[in-house]
Amino acid sequence: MAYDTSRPLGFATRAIHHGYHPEDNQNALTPPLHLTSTFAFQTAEQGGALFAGESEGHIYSRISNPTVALLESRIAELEGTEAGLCTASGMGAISATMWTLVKPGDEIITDKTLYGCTFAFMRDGLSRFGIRITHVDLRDPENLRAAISDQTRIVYFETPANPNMRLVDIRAVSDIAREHGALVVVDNTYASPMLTRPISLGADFVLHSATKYLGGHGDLVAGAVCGRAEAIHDIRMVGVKDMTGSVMAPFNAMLVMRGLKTLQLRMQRHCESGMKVAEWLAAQPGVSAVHYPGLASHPQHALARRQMDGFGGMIAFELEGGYEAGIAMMNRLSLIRRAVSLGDAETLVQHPASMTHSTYSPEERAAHGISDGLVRLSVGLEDVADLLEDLASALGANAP
Ligand code: 7XF
Repeated sequence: MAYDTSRPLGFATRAIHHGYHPEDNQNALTPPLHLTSTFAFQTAEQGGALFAGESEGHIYSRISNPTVALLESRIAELEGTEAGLCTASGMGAISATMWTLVKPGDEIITDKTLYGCTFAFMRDGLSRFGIRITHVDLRDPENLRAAISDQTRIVYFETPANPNMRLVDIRAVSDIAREHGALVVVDNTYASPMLTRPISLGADFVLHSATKYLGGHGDLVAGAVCGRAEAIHDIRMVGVKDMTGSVMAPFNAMLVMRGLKTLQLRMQRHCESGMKVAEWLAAQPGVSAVHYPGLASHPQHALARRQMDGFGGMIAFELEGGYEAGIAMMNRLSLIRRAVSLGDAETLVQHPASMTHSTYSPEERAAHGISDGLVRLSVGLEDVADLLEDLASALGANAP
């Protein structure tokens, strides 16, 4: 071994080194990019044994690829679990996982707030195939206790939830799910493993849109799912290989690995600037609500302190003038980019009701706590003074 592993290595060290040894790769400091669709068998019998699962090795890049495999092991390591599986997108990870785990007659209990396409996938996709979707406000775990039954196969949620920043107590929800034999699937995109590790709190699977903080540079679309090795193997062989074909390209795996090297540094900055921007917004007269788990005014601030190692870079806020005021403010921003996605170096602003959550009907948004006036900010890595100045001029306020 090139380094001493007698004590646990820190997060950043593992994000940079885990699973890679230059001495096994002609001393290349950076892992090689295996741009190959297929792998040559030494003999026909060896190929057959690989297909039969009697020996281990790569067969075809829709199943596995060495570059992607290294990233998978790194993400699993950071999430503190046995295995990972990378996919073409976050929706690829979600759909491959769900198609593998559920069968007709099963119920999925999900939180009321979900990313728009996840919500649409459940409503328009899974439910067409005999799977019952029940939306429950998981901010109170007792709501889960009241709703769960023997048919409940999966409890699914995001924390913090996209876009309204509601939190779910992973430990409390997982305890109730386990009592009833249901699996817990957590979309950890907003927090990243740097801030929350759902598996250590009792979840069975962790999902990511790696497009966001894991990649970190807004230059790719990617996804991942982590969990116990056997279950991840099933998702790979059924959900990805046969059902969705949602496979990550090796080049994207390289880019996500490059992103992971700075995940800790970037998240520290996202958290620091997120807090400053949230505090500043909360002090502005025209701002009626700021939803950020780091603010003492967040109704679940105590849970955030317990469950998260930092409050992240995502903020949702509302203006006194509601929808029109929010749209007008967005149009007055000049440095902050009007764009969906999040977790990039660039600060991004978007309007959930007309953009990321336009898959909900207006009635569904109202029933699920997604206000039409909500504006979402993904606080990036720029100098925070410049961000505050841009926000101040858009709000007609004074910069600090
Ligand atoms: O398939 P993708 O990589 O875009 O990931 C889907 C996804 C899954 N979970 C969460 C919590 C997400 O936020 C996303 C993607 N969200 C973007 C956003 O909210 O801006 C998508 C732009 S429409």
